[in-house]
Amino acid sequence: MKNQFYKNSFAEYALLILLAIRIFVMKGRTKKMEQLALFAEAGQSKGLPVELLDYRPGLFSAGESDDLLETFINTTPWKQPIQKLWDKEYLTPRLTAWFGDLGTDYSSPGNVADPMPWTPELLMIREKVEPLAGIRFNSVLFNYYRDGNDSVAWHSDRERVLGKNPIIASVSLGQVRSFDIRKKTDHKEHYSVKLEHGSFLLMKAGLQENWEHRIAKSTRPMKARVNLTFRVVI
Ligand SMILES: O=C(O)CCC(=O)C(=O)O
Repeated sequence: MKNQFYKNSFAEYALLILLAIRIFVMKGRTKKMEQLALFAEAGQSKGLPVELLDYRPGLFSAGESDDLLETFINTTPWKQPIQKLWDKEYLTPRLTAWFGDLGTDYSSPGNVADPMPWTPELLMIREKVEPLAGIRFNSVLFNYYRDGNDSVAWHSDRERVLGKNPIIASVSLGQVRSFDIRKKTDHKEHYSVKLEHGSFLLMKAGLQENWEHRIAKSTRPMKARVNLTFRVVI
């Protein structure tokens, strides 16, 4: 009887230890995945901070979005700037282009660009996003992610030319990719929005100051995606 009692408690004890080891290993795996694309594979985060982000799918119909994506991919004079990090030069892992009013020269590390003139498609999109943002934009940055290897690393858009607390309106075309944000002072606070074909995302004032964002690389097969971010250069 006594032996049976010891046998039972030993089995329970061993089970508990095994469970603790399993939780520990799972936590480690999750951390590793986070470095690549934890959020990219995840679904829409619950409770997105509405004071920072306004996400609206379907700003453009599927047909309109297909046409715009094809036009932009085929007619934009894409560039792949060289960036410098810790004295090493490397190719930006995506293609870019810059359009806007005369004089809205946009400088970012490793990239000084004169704006190309507005096209009819861009003027049409601007007309649609300005009422949602409540401001007038004078420029737009294009990012072209050719596949899952293309990405933009954690950053915030805090260039001096954008002024303090910029409001940025983003339109996404093509492959759904996850837009991740994390609080600068506490990386454990993070959210993810899946940016769908033809969707609109408003990055409100305050986001750039306190939060970083990224489009992570993905190991899943990914098609092309073009993102437009409308900005005010001052
Ligand atoms: O591609 C996107 O959705 C994000 C682009 C981005 O991070 C930026 O323009 O600052």
